[in-house]
Amino acid sequence: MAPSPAALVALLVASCAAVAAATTFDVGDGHGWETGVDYAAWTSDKTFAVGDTLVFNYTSKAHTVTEVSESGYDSCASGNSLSNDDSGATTVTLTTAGLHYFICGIAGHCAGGMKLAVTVTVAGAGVGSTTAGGLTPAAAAFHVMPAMGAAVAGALITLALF
Ligand SMILES: [Cu+2]
Repeated sequence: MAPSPAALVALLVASCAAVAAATTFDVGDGHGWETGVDYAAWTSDKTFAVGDTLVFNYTSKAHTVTEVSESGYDSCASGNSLSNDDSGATTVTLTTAGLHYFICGIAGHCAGGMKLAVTVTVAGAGVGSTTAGGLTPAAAAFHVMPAMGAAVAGALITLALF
């Protein structure tokens, strides 16, 4: 017996919702937000999408999470910051696509490696949307959650057969 149309629609909606679900990244993984960590290496195998969250873990007041412009990132200057926090557990939700830059504002720490640049892609974007980072949005979504991508593909195939 074929599944009911309602069941198929429910499956498809659930799959799409799963793909759009945000990812939470612990910056630096076990290292946290600290000097001596290569954050370029940490980002190199990750894809960030609008809606995802960065969590910076560090000792309160020992560091800052300061969002800066590209020039601030390049020169380790936190003067014209877009946001700043030194609570020890800074959560940043990535709300816009493009490049986002974070540095530590404590003297010497940015030069010591505490600088993070992330390229944020559009989440769950459909046909005709812009691409970023050399991946189509669909490819980016599949890259982040291959299992979820497979679920969507399965649902689409099921619908095509229906
Ligand atoms: Cu620091």
